Amino acid sequence: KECFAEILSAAKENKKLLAVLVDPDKFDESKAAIFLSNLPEETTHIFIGGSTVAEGRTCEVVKRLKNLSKLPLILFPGDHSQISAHADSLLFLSLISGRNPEYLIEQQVRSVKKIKNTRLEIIPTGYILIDGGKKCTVHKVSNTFPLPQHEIENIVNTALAGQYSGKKLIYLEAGSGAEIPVSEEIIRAVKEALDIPLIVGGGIRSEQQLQKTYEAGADLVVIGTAFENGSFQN
Ligand code: 1GP
Repeated sequence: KECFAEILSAAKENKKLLAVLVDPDKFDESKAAIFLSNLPEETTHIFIGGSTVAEGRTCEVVKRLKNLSKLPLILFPGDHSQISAHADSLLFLSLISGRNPEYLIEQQVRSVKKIKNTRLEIIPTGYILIDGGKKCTVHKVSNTFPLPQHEIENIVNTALAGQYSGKKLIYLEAGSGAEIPVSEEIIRAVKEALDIPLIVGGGIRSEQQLQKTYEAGADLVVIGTAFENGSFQN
């Protein structure tokens, strides 16, 4: 599957995309079919990943989901161990809001062995962590600080630096379970500056929030927690 080309053309046509995020560590495979049937019809992608996942677990979940769903499966790995050749695509993430070389280049170098002889589509992605109001796992695991929401110019410049360095997507992340999702003001400013598609996630729990995120300029929205525990408000 050519996920990037699809995301790009959807963004150009202003067709909004919705990804459900599956965390392999929390995923109950015996309930996979029910989980998939409960997803909103508008769901266009499945993202798979977590901050810390047991070795081999991602691959099992990818295979299971592949059997049950036709949606494109995109890896969203917390580290190099979460790469499975059975997925369609890989968000090749650099944590560009942070200054920790481990997540800017080290994990990427270590992942090459797992990637190079596969048919995984590699999508260079600039990953920007934004303060979501509580200490999130990405912050803890990556040992980097999220960008404060009021630093709009810095956030826009970080996203543009990502684009200029060749990232094909920018992902604004408030952290899984964020109390405060990325503000509409930030999304609007980043979208206006960027020429590449914009992904937004973290703390989106209702249809109303989802629509606001789209209206502000997100091309693809990621929802994990609210779908995982069935608490999404329609
Ligand atoms: C986390 O952006 C995603 O990486 C989704 O966050 O679990 O809060 O929906 P939630």
